[in-house]
Amino acid sequence: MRTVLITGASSGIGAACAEVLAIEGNYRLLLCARREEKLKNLKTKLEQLQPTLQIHTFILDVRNSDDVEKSITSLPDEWKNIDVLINNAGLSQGLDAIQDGDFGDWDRMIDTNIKGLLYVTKIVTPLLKKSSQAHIINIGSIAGKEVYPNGNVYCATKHAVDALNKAMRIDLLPYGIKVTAINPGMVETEFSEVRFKGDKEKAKNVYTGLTPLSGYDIAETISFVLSRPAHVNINDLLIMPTAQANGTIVNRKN
Ligand code: NDP
Ligand code: 8X3
Repeated sequence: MRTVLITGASSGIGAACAEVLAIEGNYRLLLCARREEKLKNLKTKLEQLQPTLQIHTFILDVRNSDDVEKSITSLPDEWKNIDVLINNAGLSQGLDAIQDGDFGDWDRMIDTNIKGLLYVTKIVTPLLKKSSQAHIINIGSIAGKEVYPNGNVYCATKHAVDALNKAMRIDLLPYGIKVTAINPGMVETEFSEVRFKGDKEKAKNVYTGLTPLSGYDIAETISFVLSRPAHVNINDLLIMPTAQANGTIVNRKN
C-alpha cells in the first residue's frame, strides 16, 4: 500500500485527489493545508466512504520553510514512509496588468507556487528515496505553457513549476523517482474565488457558458498516472475542458 502526501488537500483538486485515491483503497493518505476545519471535515467524509482508510492530516503553510521541515520530520514514524508526493498547493491572486500588480499578491503567488513547492520537495525527497515506488506529481497549469493577458506573475510561477518538473526528473533520475507534470486548463474549484479575493460573482463568470473541468477529472488522471507499471513514467500532461482551446480561447454558449 503506497502512502501519498497531498499538499493543498483542503479543497479543489487536492481534495478530489484524496477522495479518488481513498475510494480506490490502495493508498494511505497524508493530507495537509492551512485550513484545519476543512481538513477535519474531509477526513470524516473519506473515512465514511472508505472505512479501511488510513489517513493522517496536519496543518501546513508551505510558504514557511521551518514549518515545512518541522511538520514533515516530526510526522509519526508510521507516516514517514512516503511513496508519492502531490505538489498541489497553489493559488492565483489578482488579474492585473504588470504595471498595476500588487506586491503582496506577487509575493503570495511566488512564495506558495514556487518556493513552497521547492521546500516540500526538498524535505520529502529523502523519504521518497527509501521507496521502491517513489513518484512526485507537480500540478502545473496551461499557465505554465502559455501566457495570457494579466496573467503575468501567476503564469511566471507556473512556468517555474514546468522548469522545476523537468529539473527534478533529471536530478532524481538516479534514485528511480518518477516525476510527472499535470497541467490543467480551467478547473472549477475555489481557484477563481481566491484569485478574485472572495468575489463569488466574478469567480462564477469565469465558467459561464462552458463546462469546465472538475477536480475529479484531474484526480482520475492522477490515479491513472500512479497506476502505470514501474518501468513507465508519464512525463507531462496538458488537460483542458473541451470548450477551451488554449490559455485564451474558449467557446462559450450563451
Ligand atoms: P483551490 O483554491 O480549490 O485549492 C488550492 C489548495 O491549495 C487549497 O487546498 C489551499 O488550502 C491550498 N493552499 C493555498 N495556499 C497554501 C499554502 N500557503 N500552504 C498550504 N496550502 C495552501 O484551487 P485548485 O484546487 O484549483 O488549485 C490546486 C492547484 O491547481 C494549484 O496549484 C493551482 O494553481 C492549480 N491549477 C488550478 C487550475 C484551475 O483552473 N482551478 C488550473 C490549473 C492549475 P488552504 O487554503 O486550506 O491552505
Ligand atoms: C489556472 C488556470 O487558465 O487561470 O492555472 O491559468 S488559468
